[in-house]
Amino acid sequence: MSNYHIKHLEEYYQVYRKSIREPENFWEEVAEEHFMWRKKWDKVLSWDFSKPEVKWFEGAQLNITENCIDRHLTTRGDKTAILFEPNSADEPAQHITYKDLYKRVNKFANVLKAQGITKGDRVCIYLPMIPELAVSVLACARIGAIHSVVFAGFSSSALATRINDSDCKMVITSDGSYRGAKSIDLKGIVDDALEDCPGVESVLVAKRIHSEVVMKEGRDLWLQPLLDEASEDCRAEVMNAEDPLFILYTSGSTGKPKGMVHTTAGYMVYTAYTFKNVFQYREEDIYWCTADVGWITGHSYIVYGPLANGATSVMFEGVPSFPDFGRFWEIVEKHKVTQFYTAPTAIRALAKEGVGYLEKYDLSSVKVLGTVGEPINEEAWHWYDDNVGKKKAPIVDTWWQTETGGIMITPIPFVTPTKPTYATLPFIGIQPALMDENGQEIKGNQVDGRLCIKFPWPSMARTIWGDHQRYKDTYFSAYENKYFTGDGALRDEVGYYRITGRVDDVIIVSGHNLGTAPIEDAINEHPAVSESAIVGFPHDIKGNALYGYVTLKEFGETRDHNNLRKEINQVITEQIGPIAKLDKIQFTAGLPKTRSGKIMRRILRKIASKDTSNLGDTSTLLNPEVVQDIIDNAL
Ligand code: 6R9
Repeated sequence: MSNYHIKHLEEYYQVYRKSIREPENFWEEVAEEHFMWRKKWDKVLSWDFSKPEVKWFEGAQLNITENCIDRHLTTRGDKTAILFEPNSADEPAQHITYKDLYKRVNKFANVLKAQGITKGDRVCIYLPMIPELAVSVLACARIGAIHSVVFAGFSSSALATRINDSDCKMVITSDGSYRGAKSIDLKGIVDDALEDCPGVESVLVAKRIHSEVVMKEGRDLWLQPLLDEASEDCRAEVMNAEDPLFILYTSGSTGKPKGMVHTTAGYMVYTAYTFKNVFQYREEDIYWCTADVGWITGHSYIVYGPLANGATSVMFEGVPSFPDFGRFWEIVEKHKVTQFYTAPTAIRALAKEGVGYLEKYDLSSVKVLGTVGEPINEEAWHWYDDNVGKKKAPIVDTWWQTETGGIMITPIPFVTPTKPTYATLPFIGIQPALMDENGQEIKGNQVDGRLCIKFPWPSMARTIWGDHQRYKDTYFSAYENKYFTGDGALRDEVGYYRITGRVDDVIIVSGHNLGTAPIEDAINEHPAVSESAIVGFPHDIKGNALYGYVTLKEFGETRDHNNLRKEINQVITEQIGPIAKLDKIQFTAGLPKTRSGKIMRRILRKIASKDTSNLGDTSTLLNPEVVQDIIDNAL
């Protein structure tokens, strides 16, 4: 069907127009021709953003793993589905074929069943980037259990919060993980977390680093012996289109993370369709996304999207700097990677090391480059284009979110002319709108505003686990009848979009979304701290880094400030994880506040960015005198 692969710009506009004029017919055609359904839908779409309620392919029945695995067995059984590249460059890569994956997922699914997991149960997965991570995700989907993957860099307390929020019955983890030259005691982190998680009945432990771990009698089980015993056949649970597939947590502007709920049919259709078009994926390609499956990018574009297309998806356990900064390029050369999808922060980190590492490797296999996670600056864009793509591989700057499930604004390679720092055009079926502060849509080009989406798309999150009101308040209340993304954007003279960044209290550090509130909550737990405010400031590698303004209690004032800084970062590491550590901590006598008591982050942001030229009128503040003091002592 011509709709599936878009080949030139005229066709993009044609298909786009159709997808907007007749969305139901359009998505029905995509769904009809490319997937395996146990039963077709009765209704393609019903929606009401005021509730909000969105249903795609209602009445349909399917199992996403039959689409990602079973249906490829006859045509691609011996093709590599997952190409696992270990942390150590000396350990051989593993080629897991579709046949192997079928067996491994079924065995794992049978283990879950034997442990009492059934349809609708929540299972927390806290694993490093090893094959068991993808396999356990798919095993949950096979039996209709709802997976909740928690990125294995989160601390025990962040893990416990997420386990409890969605009442997970089981945790799947490993003894430990490798990260470059380091190894991390994952099982120890899980043990700490579970002190506060009474609902967890069992823990399955994969062996990765062969460390000594404590196994709690009656709760913890080694995974491998159970897999060895399990059958290779497991009937796929028949799921309804709108049955939840997974929960994935994202930071919010209040302390509690939001468990975004994604459902089955729409998510599958949209991630598969975007994968094929955004990467111009062809049968013989070797596709590599460097994200972690702990983030939405890994869910949609390492696991589900690629596998639904029968692709070969590279899964890399390690880090770009180990054993040296040439590792990514070594892997590209070794596996002849054709599509390479990474984050601006990784590009900046690698660019800083110079092109020497790149020049050692043959990157001629690369056809398409991708970026995701935060705005890409012009310098990084050109470095990527010049040195990795040699100006021959188009860069797809893909804008999307955990909440959107799939890519929303993006060039289509070889189709959409690219423009540095622009995510360019809405993907098929996506209707963006820029809104002004009075809630009016800003029409026309060369304008900027707050980015909303006017019409549902199949992979949008349906709710926040356990808190539908918060889902409504966060995304559907700022602008009537529109999904509000939390991002600002501009539209240039030809209608290309450039995402300018968050307009709320989320700061993106190295591509990770961090809410200011949970970090402030963590800092404030330090006994010497009275109050704190976190802002982002520009950072060459991370995009943004964190600057903390901290006021101390009286006894804290007498303490050594450098020790205090270490302790504060220690608390953050324990509560959230090392990704949320502060680069700079300024101790100050007070924080600038409005009369209603709101901290004026706008002023603090400017000071942190060393831009004190135009702080605006500070005389209306509750405590204007602190501003000069903060400026004088800024770091
Ligand atoms: C997929 C993912 C979502 C936020 C999003 C935006 C930022 C993502 C971007 C981008 C500019 C891009 N973002 N891609 N900003 N250009 N190409 O990253 O999901 O972790 O939920 O983050 O990331 O601010 O709102 P998530």
